[in-house]
Order: sequence, then C-alpha cells, then structure tokens
Amino acid sequence: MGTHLPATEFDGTAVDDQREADAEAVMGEPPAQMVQLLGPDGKLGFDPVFTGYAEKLTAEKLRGLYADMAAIRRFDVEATALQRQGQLALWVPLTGQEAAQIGSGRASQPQDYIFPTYREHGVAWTRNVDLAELLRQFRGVSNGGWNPKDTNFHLYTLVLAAQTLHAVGYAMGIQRDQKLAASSAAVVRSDGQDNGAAAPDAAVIAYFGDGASSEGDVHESMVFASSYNAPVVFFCQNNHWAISVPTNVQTRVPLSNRAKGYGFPGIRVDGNDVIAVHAVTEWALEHARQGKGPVLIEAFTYRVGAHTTADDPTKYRESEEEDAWRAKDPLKRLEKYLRAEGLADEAFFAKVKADGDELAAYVRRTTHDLETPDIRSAFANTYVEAHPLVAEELAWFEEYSAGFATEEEPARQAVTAQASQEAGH
Ligand SMILES: Cc1ncc(C[n+]2csc(CCOP(=O)(O)OP(=O)(O)O)c2C)c(N)n1
Ligand SMILES: [Mg+2]
Repeated sequence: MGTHLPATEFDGTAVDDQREADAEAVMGEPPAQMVQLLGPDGKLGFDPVFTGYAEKLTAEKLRGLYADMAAIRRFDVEATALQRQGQLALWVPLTGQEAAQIGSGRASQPQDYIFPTYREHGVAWTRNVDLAELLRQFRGVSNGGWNPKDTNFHLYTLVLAAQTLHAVGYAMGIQRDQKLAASSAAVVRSDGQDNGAAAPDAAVIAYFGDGASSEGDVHESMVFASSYNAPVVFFCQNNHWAISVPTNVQTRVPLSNRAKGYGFPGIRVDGNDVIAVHAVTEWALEHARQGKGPVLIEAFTYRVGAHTTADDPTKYRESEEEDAWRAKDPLKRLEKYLRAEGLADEAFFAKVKADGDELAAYVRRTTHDLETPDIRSAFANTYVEAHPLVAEELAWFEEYSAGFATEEEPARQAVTAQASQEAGH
C-alpha cells in the first residue's frame, strides 16, 4: 500500500527519532503509521480504507478545499498585519495548519457541534463564522464575538483542554436526546401518529493541541467518552510545539497511540494533506454518529509561524526545521495535484487570489469599525438578575473611572478641588 509512512520519516530530527525508538522499545510496538494520500510531491497514493472516502471528493470539492485554504492563509496574513498596526491586541496565527483545519471542518455536517481551542480560524471559516466577528475577541471588544448557536461552532476556549470536557458532556447530551427521541417516537408510532422528522444523528469534534494533550482534562474526557461510548471525535493538531516546548517532551509515544489505552481507535494522519484529513475525519464522524464511540485523530502538522504575535520562535527552534516543514506545505501540494490533473487552470488560481484580497479588505474595514462596547455591559451580563455585589462593584468602577481626566472633561477631583477653592474652603 505504501501510504502508511512511519512517523519517523516526517519528524526530521534526531531527537524525535530517538524518542520514537524509545517508545518502540517501551511499548514493544512499531511507531504509529501515518495515513497519507496526497504527498508533498502532489501525487495521490492509495489507502485501503481512506481512498474510498477520498474518491468522493469531486473536482469542484477539491478546488473548494484549495480555495478555503488560500482564503484562510490570506486572512491570517491580514490579521497579523492588523495586530502589528495596533488594531488587534493579539493574534494567534494558523499558517501551516490549513489542511488540518479545512479538511476536518469540511468533513463535518451542519448538525455536528465543534469545540475549538483558540487557533481554529480555518474551522470557523468552514462553519460560516464571520471572520470579522471572530476578530472581536482579539481586539478586546467582546468576550466571544459570535453566537455558537448559529453555526454549532463553540466560542474559543483559552484555558487549555477545558473544551474537551465540555465536548464530551455535549456528546453525552446528544446521545441522551437521541435515546429520548427514539423512545418517544416508539410511543407515538404505537399510537399510529406521525412524530415528524427525526433529527439527523450528530457528533462532536473536540480540537486540542499536542501541548494540551498533557492536561488532565484531556485524559478525563477520554475516559468518560470511552466509558459512555460518546459520539465525539478528538482532533489533536500536533503542530510540534506548545509555545517553546517541543512535542517530544509531551509524550514518549505517538499521540495517536494513546487512544488504545482508553479503548477506542487512534489514527495519525498527515495533517498537511487536506485529502487525507478530510477522509479520516469523515470516517471518524460516521463512526461516532453510528454509535460506535469516540475516535482520536492526531493530525501531524506544523505551526510555521509564531505561537502568537507575542512570541519569537527564533529563540527556541532552528530555521532548518521550519524550512523542512515549508517543503511539505499543504497548499502547494494540492496546487501541484490540481494543475497536474488538469482540474484547475490559471484563471482559477487568479480568482482565488482576488477573492483572498477581497476577504482581507473586508476584514480590515470591519475591524477598524468595531466599536468598544460600554463597560456597563460587562456588569450587566454577569448575572441574569440584578445582584448587589455587582451593583456595588459597578458603582466603585464608575467613581474610579471618573477620576481620569479627558480632553473634553477635567477629572472630577480636579473640578471638585477647584469648586472648593472658589467656595473659600
Ligand atoms: C490551563 C492552561 N495552562 C497554560 C496555558 C498557557 N498556554 C497557552 S497556549 C499554551 C501552549 C499550548 O500548546 P498546544 O496545546 O500544543 O497548542 P498550540 O498553541 O500549539 O496550538 C500554553 C501553555 C493556558 N492557556 N491554559
Ligand atoms: Mg502545539
């Protein structure tokens, strides 16, 4: 078959090779095999399970995946520039991870529910979240930015791995709703009445990083998911770094192997191969929706840029490593394939570029127009009903704020002092 490549061929560093060898000795097993369909050379390989899924991708869908990846990369460049120009407080770049995010996001169905971390801008795009709204949080004008109920794409979670527990809880809820719907349908059927259309089966995807995989929350969520056979896909983007800590410090074994300990399938997929990611995620979501339980996907990829705009990766990693991963670029390999197979012409690539520039201009324009909300709204949103402590804190805050002078209005204390002087006190 030739497409399940040993992970060591992709790690590219002696340290990783040693770690893999250690793992092999410890586990008495070979390192994880990696599902890859589209190689860096733009050639399509074969996989006994996943080729069948990949074949469902029509030329139009493949072009769509390329356009998605290009759009989101352009967005990333624009958001980084906006941060540099002081329009955003912080930006979390995704460049390098487009295939992992677009491939998995496009494999999801509208009824599925997605729990992201803070870097899943590509997945947000596939769920039709307005990217300008997504920037609200990074500009510091909102605690969220979008309504998850509109897209089944949850708000970003910055507390590492917390969302994996939320995801499993949500998946268990879906499971119970379906049981309830099935039992009430049975009752209604015996009455001979129509119960209306049943909701389609749904699954949940929980995204997290290689660093987050060390958090207790991930392990607890996997135990629960397995015990209750919850319809959840754990999607770990192993981008090789947790800020300055490399993956080989987080784990002695390939992350996908961990699934075995919980009792569900674990698959390592080439995270820079959008076709393989799409196929593997489609399979895993089907598995979950059919009541067969959770799946762990480890997307083997790379964070090409900085952790955030507050980070400088030149301090902790070699440029050779970055160059080696750039050679595995997810966009370039799909472009090679589309051109070689005659599935996309020059006009297509020109349009993708023009659309990207238009998206960037929209995002830039909208970000500039984002207004700072009234601080009182933060107090108003704390509890549903009025609360004396919140009222007290708001009163304190207002008095405190009034102490600052503005150009139009001198500070209240200054005015009071002047008034006192005039009154002869
Ligand atoms: C519970 C918790 N601990 C620490 C942090 C600080 N922190 C933010 S991102 C990060 C690294 C996460 O790395 P990884 O899970 O690999 O995700 P990536 O950023 O690479 O996408 C850390 C330690 C946090 N946000 N939450
Ligand atoms: Mg990481």
